[in-house]
Parts: sequence; structure tokens; C-alpha cells
Amino acid sequence: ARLQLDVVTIFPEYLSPLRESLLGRAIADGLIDLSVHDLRAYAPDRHRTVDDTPYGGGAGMVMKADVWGRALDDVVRPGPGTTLVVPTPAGRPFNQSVAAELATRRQIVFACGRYEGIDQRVADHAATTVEVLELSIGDYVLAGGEAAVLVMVEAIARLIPGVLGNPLSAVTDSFGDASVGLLEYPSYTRPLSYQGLEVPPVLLSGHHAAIARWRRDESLRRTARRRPDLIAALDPATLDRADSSI
Ligand code: 6GU
Repeated sequence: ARLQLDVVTIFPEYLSPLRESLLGRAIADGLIDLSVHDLRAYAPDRHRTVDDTPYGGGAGMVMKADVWGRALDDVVRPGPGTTLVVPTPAGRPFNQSVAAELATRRQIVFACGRYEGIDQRVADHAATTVEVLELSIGDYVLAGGEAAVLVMVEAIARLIPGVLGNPLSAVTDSFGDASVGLLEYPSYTRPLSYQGLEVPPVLLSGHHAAIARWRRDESLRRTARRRPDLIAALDPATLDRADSSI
């Protein structure tokens, strides 16, 4: 039950980092299959046109539905195991729970738009045969979906069993299941003293309960300072009695 990843783009070379490091190993190990498709191969004209001016006027160009339709007819396997992801700053937020959901799929097709986006009928028509998710990776505007696909694929792939060296590290980090909505605590390794800065002594104490308490306090303190929105969203049931002193 390996995951099939397909990326459709007018810049296929942009996706070459996907064959490096973590992802490259998962592909070599047969855990993931990756295919990158050039959208222009599906353009019928001599100039391989993929965009046109927007109905209603306005700036920029819109990617053509018929070109995208031919590409997706070729790539998408219809049925409940497939999700079509359309990266767009106008999408729902991509987050760890969306990544975890996508890591359970059989096929994920990423449709990378450029310019002012893709004719909306492409997503609307695809939704008659597969799940379609229009997703944003944050509140800023990228020139195209390619960089967002690099981000989403890395977040998804590391959740697939066998892709990470240590399967526990996928759930103990920030936004993973174990720390339920808190940022990760700070980490230290040798040497004991660096540029006059010492490792917090509790980490050398061998007192496992004290270390766990210190790490949780650091997570809470860091989250309160950097992400007050996450503190506000915390499920009170996940707080312990000692947490209230932070
Ligand atoms: Cl997914 N795509 C583009 N083009 N811009 C974005 C984005 C996605 N997420 C945030 N900005």
C-alpha cells in the first residue's frame, strides 16, 4: 500500500529537491512513488499555452481548465483513496492534522497553479470523482504552488511508517500528538559550556520526573511567549496541576 505522489506543474525542475534526503530514501526504499508531470505536455497548441485572461477583467492570467482537465484525466486515479491538493493562498490552512490525514491516502495529486490561479471549474469538476483540498501553507503569498508542495510533501512523508529513522520523533515534536498543542522545549548536547553559556543543570541531574517537569514548563513558557493563540486553544483537560504556575 505505497503512497503515490504526483505533482503537475509548469516547472518540473522546481520539484527536484523531493528526490533528496528523507524523501529520496523513502522513494529508493519503495515506501513512496513520486512522479512529476509537465503541465505544458497537455497543451494542444504550438505555443503550449496554459493560461488566458480572466473573465470579468483584472490583473494577471488564469490557468486554463481544458489543459488542467487533460492533465488530471491522465494522472488522477478516481476513487476514495485519492486526494487532489490545490495549493493556494486562498485555501484552508495546511497543518499537522491535515498532514496526518493525507499520510493515510493511496494517491495525492498536487496541482501547482501559477499566475492568478487555476480556473475554479478544475477543482469543482475533480471533486465529482475524488476528494479535493484547496490548501494554504500560511498567511503570505507565494508566486506559485511549487514551494508549498515541497513543504507539504515533507510534512506528510515523515509521518509514513518507515520513512523516519526513529518513528517516535514524529510524535514528540511541536504539533505532534505527544505534546498536544505546545511548542517543543529547547534541546542541548555537549559541550557542557559553550561561549560561557551552560546547559540547564536539571538536565544533568538524572532525575527523570524533574527533567520531564522542566521540559513541560519550558514548552508552556515558550508557547505563551511565541504563540499565545495556541495557549488560548489548549484543551484544559491536557493541563496538569503544576502547569498553572507558568
Ligand atoms: Cl499553498 N500557494 C501559494 N501560491 N501561495 C501561498 C500558499 C500556497 N500558501 C501560502 N501562500
